[in-house]
Amino acid sequence: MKYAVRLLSSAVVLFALSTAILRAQSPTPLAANGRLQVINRQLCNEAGAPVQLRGMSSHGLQWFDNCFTQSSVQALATDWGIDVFRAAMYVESGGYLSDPPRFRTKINQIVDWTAAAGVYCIIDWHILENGNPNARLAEAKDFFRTMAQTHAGKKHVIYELCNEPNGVDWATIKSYAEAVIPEIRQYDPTAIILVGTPQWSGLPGDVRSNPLTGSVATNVMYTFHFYAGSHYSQDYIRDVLQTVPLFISEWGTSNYTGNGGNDYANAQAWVDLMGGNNPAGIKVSWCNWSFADKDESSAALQPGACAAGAWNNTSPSGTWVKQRILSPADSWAGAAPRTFT
Ligand code: IDC
Repeated sequence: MKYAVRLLSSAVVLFALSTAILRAQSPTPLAANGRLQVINRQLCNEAGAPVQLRGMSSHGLQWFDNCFTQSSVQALATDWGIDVFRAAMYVESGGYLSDPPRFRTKINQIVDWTAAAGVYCIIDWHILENGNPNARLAEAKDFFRTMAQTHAGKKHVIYELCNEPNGVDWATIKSYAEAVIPEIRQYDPTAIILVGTPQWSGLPGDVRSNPLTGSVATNVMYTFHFYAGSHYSQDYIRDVLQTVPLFISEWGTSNYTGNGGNDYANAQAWVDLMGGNNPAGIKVSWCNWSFADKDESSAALQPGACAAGAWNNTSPSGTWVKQRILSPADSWAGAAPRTFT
């Protein structure tokens, strides 16, 4: 009997060990996919195969500093299976403008941590309070120029020019993008660049009649954001996907305030749409709002989790979203398998 127990426990240990080794050996999203590119509205990897990145957005970097550490980024990669982490750097509200050096340092750290974890990193200029991106055009140009100069050559950096423009039309956003994109391109000619759209990144269809063209349009995607407790119609996006390259850089299970009743049934319909269940058959990449331990229903962690470094102490929303990231597991068509010696 004793012998049988011992045998069983060594079998368990062996099994745990082999899964750990298997996990360690499977290539990271970054190693598997390398430099990204947009082909016919679809985000693709370096080999030209379609990819869907699934991951988490931070909450405001200024408010939840202890949620965004090398340890949390690594846990997101290892335990949550994220492919992408979005660093939401608020511009106002005690964010970037109040202390540019502090936030540049934080972004640089996050770029390093995501590289070490083998996942993509979105640098998000999180405008919200002031919805006109041109209000801080000089600061945005300076910020993105410095970022591109510092991080040129790194395959995992994605630039998001303006989180959620509001109170402005597409023509205004377009002129902002035309001014900022060359600042990035002089140092990084191919990184993916995400451009916000009118009405809190709710109207990417406005781009259709007047898209970016020429050199500033290469590897550009437009953003759409939704909150499952508020946004019930998917028809619009199903249609827009037929003509516009989209990246859903922010969505929540909650209503649009970031709080209120999580609607998992509607969230599932959106997750399915993003997974490719749309007339264009496009796989849409996404980040969920938010990886933070704020006491609000969209936050993925339980209050107090960050101080404790308990990166898997999930809220109901976090539990649900983590499962949607882990399953189905990533499978990278056409990806070069990493070789191990
Ligand atoms: C929300 C946060 C909330 C914070 C508020 C104001 O969840 O804790 O008080 O911002 O800064 C967005 C924005 C995102 C919002 C989120 C939920 O991009 O910053 O976060 N949301 O309201 N667009 C639609 C919803």
